[in-house]
Amino acid sequence: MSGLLQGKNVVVMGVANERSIAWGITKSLHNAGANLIFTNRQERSYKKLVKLLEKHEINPKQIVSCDVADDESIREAFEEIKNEVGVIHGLIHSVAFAKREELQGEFANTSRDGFLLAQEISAYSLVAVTKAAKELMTEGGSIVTQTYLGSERVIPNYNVMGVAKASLEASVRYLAEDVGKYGIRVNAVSAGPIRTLSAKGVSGFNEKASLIEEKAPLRRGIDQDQVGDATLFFISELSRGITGEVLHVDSGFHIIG
Ligand code: NDP
Ligand code: N5H
Repeated sequence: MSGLLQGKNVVVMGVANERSIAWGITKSLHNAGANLIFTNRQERSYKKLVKLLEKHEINPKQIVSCDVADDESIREAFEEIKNEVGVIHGLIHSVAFAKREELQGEFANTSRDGFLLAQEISAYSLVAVTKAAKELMTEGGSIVTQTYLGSERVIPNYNVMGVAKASLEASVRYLAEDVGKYGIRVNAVSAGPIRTLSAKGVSGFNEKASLIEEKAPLRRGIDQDQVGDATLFFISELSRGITGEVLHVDSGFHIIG
């Protein structure tokens, strides 16, 4: 797969540490020859990323700060990226957030604040960054986000995030229609459970992870590298006929009744 993305500039949002799905994606994109630009929110993530890039001998084009809750921060980030590389060909959106207290108990108890926050960071952010990124995708492009089965089915504890992911997936379809005329595609990968910083401490994770090993057609769990390679497919021209799609990378778990 080396050379598939030679000369292509791809922005990666959402590396917090070595376990991040966005880090698995980074490795796949790097091995395909892409030039990488990163965005982080927290200083802690920035420091982890710098160390990881050094360790793996990946030379980033640029690392910029971006808080997707803040329009000005998004505007500045993409302006900095434009000044550095001019054109981008890909964007990885691997960002979500919900308050921990909303990820347990009954969904019916969701607070107004908690609902809106999950929607803002986990769904609206894709709309906001697509708007900014499309201005830099003057040669066409591909945008890929990360979702989870809890958008389609009621999965205990996923609650407010399930509703946010449903909104994210619908946004993928509406955005795909809008930017398709500019040669830009928008797709989502729906990954099975992966032990990341976000997944840490949320109840129900272990049960979901072992259920996949037991019930999924492939009888094994999912890792960041599998999601990385599926995302690489979406970013590359191999998927040039596909947009508005949600692709399950979950050992086939979603087909089992
Ligand atoms: P990580 O904790 O590694 O990544 C989450 C990222 O979200 C962090 O890098 C964090 O940045 C970023 N983020 C949160 N709030 C903001 C914000 N306001 N502005 C910018 N960035 C923000 O977890 P994952 O890799 O698991 O999560 C990545 C995506 O994958 C999410 O959309 C998640 O829902 C999805 N997913 C995860 C699955 C899993 O089992 N882990 C399964 C299916 C989908 P920072 O650290 O700088 O705050
Ligand atoms: C059914 C499940 C298990 C229960 C639900 C988990 C949902 C997790 C998603 C969100 C993104 C987690 C989250 O926002 C955690 C934060 O409240 C606290 N963590 C942090 O602030 C850390 C430090 C930062 C880095 O995290 C973020 N997000 O910024 C679902 C699982 C089987 C699969 C799963 C884990 C899905 C998913 O969407 O992540």
